[in-house]
Amino acid sequence: MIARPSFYLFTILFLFAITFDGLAQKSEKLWYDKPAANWNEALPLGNGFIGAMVFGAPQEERLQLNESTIWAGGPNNTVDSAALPYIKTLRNLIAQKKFSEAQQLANTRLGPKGNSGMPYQLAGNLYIHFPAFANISGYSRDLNINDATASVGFNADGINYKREYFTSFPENALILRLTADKAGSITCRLRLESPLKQKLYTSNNNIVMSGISSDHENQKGQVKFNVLTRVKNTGGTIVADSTGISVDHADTLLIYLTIATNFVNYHDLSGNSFSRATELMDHAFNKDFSTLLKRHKDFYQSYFSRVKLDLGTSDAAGMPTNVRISKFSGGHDPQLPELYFQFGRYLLICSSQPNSQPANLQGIWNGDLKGAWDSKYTININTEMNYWPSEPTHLSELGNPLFNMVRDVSLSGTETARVMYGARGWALHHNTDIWRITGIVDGAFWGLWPTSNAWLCQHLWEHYLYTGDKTFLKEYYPVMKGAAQFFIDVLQKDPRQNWLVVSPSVSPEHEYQPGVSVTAGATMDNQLVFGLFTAVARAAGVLQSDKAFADSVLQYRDRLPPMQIGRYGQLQEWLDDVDSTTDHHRHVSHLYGLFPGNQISPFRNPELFSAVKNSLIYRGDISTGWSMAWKINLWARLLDGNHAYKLITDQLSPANDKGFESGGTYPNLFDAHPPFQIDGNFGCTSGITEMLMQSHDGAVYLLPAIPDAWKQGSVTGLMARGGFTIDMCWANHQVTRLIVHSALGGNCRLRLNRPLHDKKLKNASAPNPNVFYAVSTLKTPIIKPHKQTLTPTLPKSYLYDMATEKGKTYTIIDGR
Ligand code: FUC
Repeated sequence: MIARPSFYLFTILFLFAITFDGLAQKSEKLWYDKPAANWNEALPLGNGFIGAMVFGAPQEERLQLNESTIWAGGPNNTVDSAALPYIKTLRNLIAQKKFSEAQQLANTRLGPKGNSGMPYQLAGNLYIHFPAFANISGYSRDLNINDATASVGFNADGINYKREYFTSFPENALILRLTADKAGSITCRLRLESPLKQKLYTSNNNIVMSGISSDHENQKGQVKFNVLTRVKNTGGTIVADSTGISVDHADTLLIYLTIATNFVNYHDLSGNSFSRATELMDHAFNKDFSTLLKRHKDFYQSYFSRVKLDLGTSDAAGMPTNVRISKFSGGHDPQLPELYFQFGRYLLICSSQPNSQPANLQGIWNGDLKGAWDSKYTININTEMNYWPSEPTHLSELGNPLFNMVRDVSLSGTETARVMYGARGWALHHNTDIWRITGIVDGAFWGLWPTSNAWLCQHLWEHYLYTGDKTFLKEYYPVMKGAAQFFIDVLQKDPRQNWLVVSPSVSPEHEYQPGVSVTAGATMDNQLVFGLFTAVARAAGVLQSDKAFADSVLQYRDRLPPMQIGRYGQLQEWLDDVDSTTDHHRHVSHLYGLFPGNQISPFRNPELFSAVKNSLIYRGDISTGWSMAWKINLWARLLDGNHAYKLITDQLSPANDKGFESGGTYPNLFDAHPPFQIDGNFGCTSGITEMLMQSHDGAVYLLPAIPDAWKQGSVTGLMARGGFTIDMCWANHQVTRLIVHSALGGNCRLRLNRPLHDKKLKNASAPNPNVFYAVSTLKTPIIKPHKQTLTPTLPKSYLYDMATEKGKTYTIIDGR
């Protein structure tokens, strides 16, 4: 603990200043020497509510615009009122192992009812057309993720032009300033366009677009929206005509743009989009550029600057970002993973703000009327992955839109639980949208998965583990309990062992016989329900309420199947030992227990840990962007930093549409499934965090999976469960300096690969008394005869306890 200033302390602080200094100085920019030739080269700006993709062509600027509540259709749910008898028949068929028959029945009787969810849609485009420039030189276009601004600069015919853009957080407005180094040089024409049904109206310095979202799959488009553009010039003239605004020989031009809709919540569209957009506009328009910029930066940096990472640098950092991506695997560019890590944090700040919609499959950025998979919420992995980095990378408040969505579906999902499953509580399947649909979408093969509620609830519990926020836990306890009640009612006895299993279900999107996915007791389901029941029982304990329910939930938990290790030494994905060693399917659902779950530990259940490793080796590396991102996290949890790094290299390879299950990175650093899907960005940011620090397994594990490529570095501001903030430097793979800030107090147990000599530390002995670090005992796994090793070779580690007090900071340095 820092007690009082002393010469010694100043020396230490000086050393820290030196070591952490590089963190603040580095420029964190994506930059290019050409305008965007397509959408995947354009640069994303956003404030959680509006999004814009900046193309930056000198001749014609294009800003593709989004607003997070513009979705096709209107309030609806997709509950299948005829489902229950088929669900019951399916349970019997599965219990009798008539799997093909079960699949056949599911495919014909349990498809989507009405629709498969509505697509998220673009608002339109703002185009700014300039007169022909003859000679253009010195072009550059960048996105500065330190302050969430973009800029374009070039010289044309001897005049230097500059464009500066940001989507203001406090004003909820897009701001664009056009300047030139010669007076009277800004001549251009602005117009708004949208492929949605819309009307345009212009007056003085305003363009007003009024539009409505599309009809889709029998749902009438009901989201009304307004895009407002208003300009302010110095010098020159402005004239509005019926389709746009012309600016003639201005010195500077400021463009303000706001977007609003009639969306209030998933069942209420009574807002007035025009008055909302106008109010935002009036609020922004009375501020000048520098005031707007300062307010924007201050807001953004209050999130972004909480974490700094330094993995080193090289000359490669000076190259355009697209060139860096193409050279990454063969070169030395340690700052690119660092940029990618921070870009993930940037994207989360810009696509998920308190009371916004949660980040969807494309965050908030979608240029189409119907993007890939409708650019909605796929909740059998993708939406959850979007939020993996929020807690550990110190963006805890940004989980709020996800939690709001969970509350919504816990309401809309009660009908699904009651009508489709005859159960209490709430449930939904593998997708939802802004209308919070809860039925089966796409078809039973993919969609007959009722366990997403358990996964979503894990995010609620984890938020409590990081923040210790009991008010939050109390508010969300009924949501968690409702999900547990659903499973108490739907769990079926497996006829062979009397285990309780989710039936019917699937192991997300995967088959265990050609064309057969429907099953009972998939490993992921068992793990998710185990995690849910554990969290509900612990939450009840924390809140000192509902003891009878907590006890009963634990009794049900005891009757879930154990994990099983199959004939290839693999963790079985299904109750039967049917996995194949040549299966490279993108989903690795059964490995949930290792990550993001915490049931499988190298120290507590080494056989399961080894079985996960075998499974992951069989699955291979190359896959969709998000799948590779998941594997980075898994290899980090397998304590293999070099393998995790190898996957980062795969992810940071140029996206070239090599195939559906072959991801990479687009020039604008967006993840390629392909196509663009933002989960890979967030998943990789989370994976890098897991390589640096983990806190799920009874201790804060420092540098658990640091690759040879990152021999030295430093990071500040990572969050560990129990409210600990970690700053550290390392060299030669070993922590050399460590600062722990304790927000909640309690025992801080540290695990690291070197001994530490500091009188604040005591050698630790299990179990960790800090309740945020409680771990669960699993049933002994069933292990089938196999030839592979189940004995992991673990790196040597040292375990220490440090007593901490709430609000205090502790410094531990290299004692050698
Ligand atoms: C699931 C995945 C696909 C894709 C889609 C959005 O269906 O299996 O790869 O990510 O979600």
